[in-house]
Amino acid sequence: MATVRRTSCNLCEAICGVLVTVEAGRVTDIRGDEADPLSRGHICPKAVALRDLQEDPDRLTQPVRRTATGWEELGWDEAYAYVATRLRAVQKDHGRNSVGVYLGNPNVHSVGAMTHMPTVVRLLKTRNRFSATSVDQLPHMLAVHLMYGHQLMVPVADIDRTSYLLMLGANPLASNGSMMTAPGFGRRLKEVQKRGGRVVVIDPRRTETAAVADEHHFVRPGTDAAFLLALIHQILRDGTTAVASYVDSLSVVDEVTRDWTPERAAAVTGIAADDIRRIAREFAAADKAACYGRLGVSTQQFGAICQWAVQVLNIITGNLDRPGGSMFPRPAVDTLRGIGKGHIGAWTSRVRSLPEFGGELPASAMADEILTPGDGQIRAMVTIAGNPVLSTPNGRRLDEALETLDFMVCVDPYINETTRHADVILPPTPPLERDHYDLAFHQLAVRNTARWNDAVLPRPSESRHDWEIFRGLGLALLDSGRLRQRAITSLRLRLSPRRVVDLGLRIGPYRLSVRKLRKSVGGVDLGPLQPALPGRLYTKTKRIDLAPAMIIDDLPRAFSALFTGPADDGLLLIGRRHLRSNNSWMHNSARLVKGKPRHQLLMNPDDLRSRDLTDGQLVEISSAAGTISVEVASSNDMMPGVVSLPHGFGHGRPGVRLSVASQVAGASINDITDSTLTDPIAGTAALNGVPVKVTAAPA
Ligand SMILES: Nc1nc2c(c(=O)[nH]1)N[C@H]1C(S)=C(S)[C@@H](COP(=O)(O)OP(=O)(O)OC[C@H]3O[C@@H](n4cnc5c(=O)[nH]c(N)nc54)[C@H](O)[C@@H]3O)O[C@H]1N2
Ligand SMILES: Nc1nc2c(c(=O)[nH]1)N[C@H]1C(S)=C(S)[C@@H](COP(=O)(O)OP(=O)(O)OC[C@H]3O[C@@H](n4cnc5c(=O)[nH]c(N)nc54)[C@H](O)[C@@H]3O)O[C@H]1N2
Ligand code: SF4
Ligand SMILES: [Mo]
Repeated sequence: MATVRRTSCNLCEAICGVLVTVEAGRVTDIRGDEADPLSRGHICPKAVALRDLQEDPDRLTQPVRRTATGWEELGWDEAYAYVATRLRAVQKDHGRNSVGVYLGNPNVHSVGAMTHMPTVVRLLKTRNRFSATSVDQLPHMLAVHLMYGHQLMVPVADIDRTSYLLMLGANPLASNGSMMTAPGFGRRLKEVQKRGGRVVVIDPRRTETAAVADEHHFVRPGTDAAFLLALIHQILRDGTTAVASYVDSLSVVDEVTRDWTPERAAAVTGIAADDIRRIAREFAAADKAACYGRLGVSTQQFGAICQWAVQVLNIITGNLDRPGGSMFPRPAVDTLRGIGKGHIGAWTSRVRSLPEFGGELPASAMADEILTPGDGQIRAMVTIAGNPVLSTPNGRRLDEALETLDFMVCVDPYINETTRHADVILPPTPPLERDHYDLAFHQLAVRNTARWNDAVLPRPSESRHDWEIFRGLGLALLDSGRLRQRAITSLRLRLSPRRVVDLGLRIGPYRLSVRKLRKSVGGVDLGPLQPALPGRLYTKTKRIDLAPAMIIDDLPRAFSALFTGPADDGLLLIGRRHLRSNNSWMHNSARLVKGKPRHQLLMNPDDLRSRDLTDGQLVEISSAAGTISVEVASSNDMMPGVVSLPHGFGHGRPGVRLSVASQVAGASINDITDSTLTDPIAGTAALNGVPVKVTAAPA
């Protein structure tokens, strides 16, 4: 008999509600849940692939250990004890920091990782912690930490009420939105337009999102800081500001943006000065406007300046904290309370002296820390839900570095480009076997809602949930410290995610509980976002500093690099996402990868012609970091001088056990992105705007 279960898809930040049909223990159908007050029935093709994860023959269900002849299975308790012993042995011989940790993206999509993983990381007591943050949203976190006092106090564009949405470096029609949970982004954009509002997109590629916008401008990669500061310059010169009483240092912003004129910006961005002036005036004049900048303006050399400038633009036009502007969500579990406010530069990386942020060092420093001998060198790695060989710059070098380690353990369901180097792999249950409450993305959602999901399917007795793995590992690592502290940690590890969430809901702003959420069909609607300032600010003064010194001091670097540096007329490489692809994994779902290939280098036809290249030809792309070969595809949607390649491809490495993925063509863009190219303020990798040459591949 078929039963229909309600849950949500947690593959991306949109957290869409889904209805899953189960027959005789197998999933036979997955569709959108109209009753979900946030997603209102929206899903994308990836939701259907949740089913493939369930039945995936490549997916591990038991711990495995690498031996001279291949992988052998081992029991869970044996695995925890073995891993703990090996890690502690390395630390005993080489010091605490000789164990490195890398945390990948799916951690934020799993409640069990959110509630239990940090305890295990703390028990490792190492400063060599890395994560996907520094190849992603670090500049957002830095900007809001400096301005609002908390690294996760990130405002989101109030898309459902705005009348002017300015988007830079974001392609939500492919990504479904990021640092902004707005399922059905496309439908929401249409609604803006139906209300008579305007959508403006700034992107070096005419993306799927640009195609539905009212206006799109190509921008030369890495120059958005000039565009954003020229908008601020113009609004300040026009005197059309509307700044709240709790905002300080407007005069400093006025002074430092004086020379950032629309004319200068036009010369480097490629956006006409008149357009910049007009956009500034339209943005300031709109009754409700929001500026939103995402990955393309984070993972570049001026990411921190860009994310700061986005906030400044919203603030000086009176759009921060106003309905239809840029607003702060109020989730049912207050995640901000459970996570530190953030800090920067408390220590630096050993080899390149890059600063920590919130306790993590930039991923761009990881290979150096493994490969460079000396005190504090990393000798063992723990990766949790990450594939840094494909997702961090200079991945090829990291690939080689991982092979030199004394020990490596991965919490991951697959043997992929990264985990193939492991000594032990601990695979967690797949999403449909887990309970879920989204601790991360209600915090970034454009509407306040809450839902609890019971696991759709039981976990097989031989499998373990991620939180159970962290409990097992944590207890095995709990070998030192005061008795009282050990008892507290042990208790924390033993509480189920459900108990932790229930507690969070009960003390949260709406006094909910898991029981109440379970009774609601599709989740509870807590209404549109509400103004919250200055009361909710985390700054000591309850005021906003518009001009944090760290950013202001970096402006001269940007100014000279953008306006007085040597003109670069070579090609710049940027990234790209596709609706049916998910970072570096899920390429082994036949259902998702079918259809036209998506791995090609996109290039403007004029750029092809001037290099005597033809559409479809195999080319070599070279940067300071390396060379890869891939087919080129001619595209009028590319800005001249810019080429685009998606990340997460290049699976054909020895030992990778991903059946369909090994047939997926393409190369890893991160074999040619450059770990020395970072935004120096917090060490974010500049994955976009990498100078490259493209030539015909030798026959
Ligand atoms: N050039 C370039 N590089 C990029 C980007 C780009 O745009 N361009 N994007 C960057 C961004 S935004 C990000 S977030 C990073 C992502 O970087 P990573 O997080 O390092 O990479 P993912 O591809 O998300 O890898 C996810 C890993 O988790 C495993 N996994 C899947 N589900 C689970 C689970 O439930 N539990 C556990 N324990 N493991 C699981 C998968 O098998 C895989 O090994 O990549 C970054 N790299
Ligand atoms: N289908 C799918 N969805 C995903 C993911 C996925 O891999 N596949 N990954 C998820 C993750 S981890 C994240 S972080 C989000 C990311 O979500 P988005 O930020 O929306 O992701 P991208 O599609 O990479 O969009 C970045 C855009 O920036 C543009 N760009 C590049 N360089 C520049 C620049 O210098 N200036 C400007 N203005 N634009 C630039 C690119 O052309 C691209 O269109 O997506 C999430 N959703
Ligand atoms: S947009 Fe697609 S992948 Fe993202 S949560 Fe919704 S269904 Fe899942
Ligand atoms: Mo990401």
